[in-house]
Amino acid sequence: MTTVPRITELPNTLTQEIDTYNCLEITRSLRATDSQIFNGYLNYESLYDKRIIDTLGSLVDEVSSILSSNNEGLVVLSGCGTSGRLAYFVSRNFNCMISKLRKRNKKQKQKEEKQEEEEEEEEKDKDFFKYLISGGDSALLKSREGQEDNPQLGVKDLKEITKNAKKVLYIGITCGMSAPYVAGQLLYCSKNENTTPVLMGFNPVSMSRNTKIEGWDYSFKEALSQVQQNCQNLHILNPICGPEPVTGSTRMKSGSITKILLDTLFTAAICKAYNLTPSLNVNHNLMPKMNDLEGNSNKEICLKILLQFESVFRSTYLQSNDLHKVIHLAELALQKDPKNGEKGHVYYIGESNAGIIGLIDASECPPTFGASPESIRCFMPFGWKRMNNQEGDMEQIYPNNPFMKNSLQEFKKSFLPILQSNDLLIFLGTNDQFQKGEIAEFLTHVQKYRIENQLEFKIAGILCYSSTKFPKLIENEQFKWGDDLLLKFAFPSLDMIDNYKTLSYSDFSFKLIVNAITTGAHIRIGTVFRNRMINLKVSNNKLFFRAINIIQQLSNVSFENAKIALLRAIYNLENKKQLEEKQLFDTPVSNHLKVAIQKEKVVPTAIVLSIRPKMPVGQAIELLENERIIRNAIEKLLK
Ligand code: S6P
Repeated sequence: MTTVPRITELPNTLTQEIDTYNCLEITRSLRATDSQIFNGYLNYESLYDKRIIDTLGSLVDEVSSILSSNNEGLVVLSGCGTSGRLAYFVSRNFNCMISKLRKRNKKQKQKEEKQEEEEEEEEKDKDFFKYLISGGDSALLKSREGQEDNPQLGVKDLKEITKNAKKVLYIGITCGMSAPYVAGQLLYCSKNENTTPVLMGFNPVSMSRNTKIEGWDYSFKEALSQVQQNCQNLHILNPICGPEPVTGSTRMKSGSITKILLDTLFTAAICKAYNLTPSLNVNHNLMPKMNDLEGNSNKEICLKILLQFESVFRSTYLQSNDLHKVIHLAELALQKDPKNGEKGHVYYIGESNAGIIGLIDASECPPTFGASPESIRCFMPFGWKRMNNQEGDMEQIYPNNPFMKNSLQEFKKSFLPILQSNDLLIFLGTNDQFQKGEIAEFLTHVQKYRIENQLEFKIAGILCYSSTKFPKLIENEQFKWGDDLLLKFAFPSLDMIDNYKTLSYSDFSFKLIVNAITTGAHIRIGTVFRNRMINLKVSNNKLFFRAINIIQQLSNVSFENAKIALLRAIYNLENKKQLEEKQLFDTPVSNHLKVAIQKEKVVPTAIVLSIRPKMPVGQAIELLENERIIRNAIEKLLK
């Protein structure tokens, strides 16, 4: 059996040596791979190409018509893992924006015609944007990768959320064009007249995943072809942005382009529906006249917003010389302290959007790098209470799950008193948030607390501000960074819509920054080999086959031998014969996942076994235990 080389699963040639780079070089190579979001990849259609801009232009009409539809329509964003988290984040932000606009309109109306006051009151709580994440809201924080393999669950969740809607615009996000959860929903939408389906992903349609989905009649590719046959109004938004810097880690570029596309589309649609102006500070006189725009204002606005995002990308990486220092601090935190032999932690502290971006970044480290869920966490003032998620306070729903706790209050109570010398606190915020409010107060408190108690934990600050408003903070006498690291990221404007602070370009910048910090630090501590994640959790069908692919490529063995090594590592078996006796070779992948999910270092063990097929599993595990850096262990065997 051969695996189809989907672009999102290919190794990026720009990062082949990334595991040998220092922090500055890692930052530069992330800049190079991120630039493919805007520049495109090889000869494929990318963000600025005609079909993508045309599709965005038509969708602006669809979304703005739903926004003007008097509460009869819904926009549903759905995805798994990072795609689901971004679906939540984007829908939250645009619902906040709409609620602000409604308040503004209501005030205006009240001035004009007092009698309509009550009617407006009734509309208040309706959210136009809904989201679905496989596994529900707890998966926003604690990855539940296995849930994405279930197309029936996808349909059930979608039916439930759209049950009262007369018109639905459904956007299924699956970066790799592979998630069964989304495939089920797309097929369901294609049979529903009141639904317009949109598929967002970052492979050509011909490369969508073609492995039969367990317990279903189709592969993703087959389901998509059914959808194309069933409905004329399917939109496909799939600009190609090239392989990920760490192979298959779609939280990175694919996540960024997901956010860019959704933010662009919805900003343009809101501006159209509410007669607003997007903030456009890039000098668009430099923009060549695009004949393709055909005088279409939707497309022109989308294009201008995309260019604005590109300038944010540029401004963010202009700080590469400082960003790499934070990556280095995170690397030191995640290593064992030479003094006490303990590993430290990275704690993000951020308010509202910056905090949520930190939460999302932290949640991705266990499945991607096999990181322990304690090692990177994020806390925000009042935690879930300010997240505006659909299922409410997860800390109350799961009182016994320590990883559902995400409030700054909890951090002060349970984490601050036991901070170790190699722990790192990274404050994320805008100029306003660093000057006043909970984050500012806590920052001052924690700095004082550290001095008073003669502690050594580290503090870094990531501050995004609008360069048109000079940040007073930096000159503020009472606030001293001393030896702590403060990174300042300046942009012409943070607001995406003039006079509305709800939507901000700084979210994109924060995403690039925190992704660079955790990816860079994990590369530095040896959880990546060349540019392959080698300690991923084998927790869903896609990851099972990705694991086989990694084993194949690193040890240069056949698909069959790689699968044997993986199954031996999962079931702790000494040889192929035992696999055959237990008839494990042909049992459904979902059975293997149930066992694999409970285990540590399955893929590294399998790599060792595939390089040394005669080695007993116990010895392979021991070998990895003795060599802390997985990359080193594998390199020694390959010599
Ligand atoms: C990727 C991340 C995963 C994916 C999830 C959905 O870095 O760890 O959680 O987001 O597997 O993938 P996709 O391709 O359907 O968006």
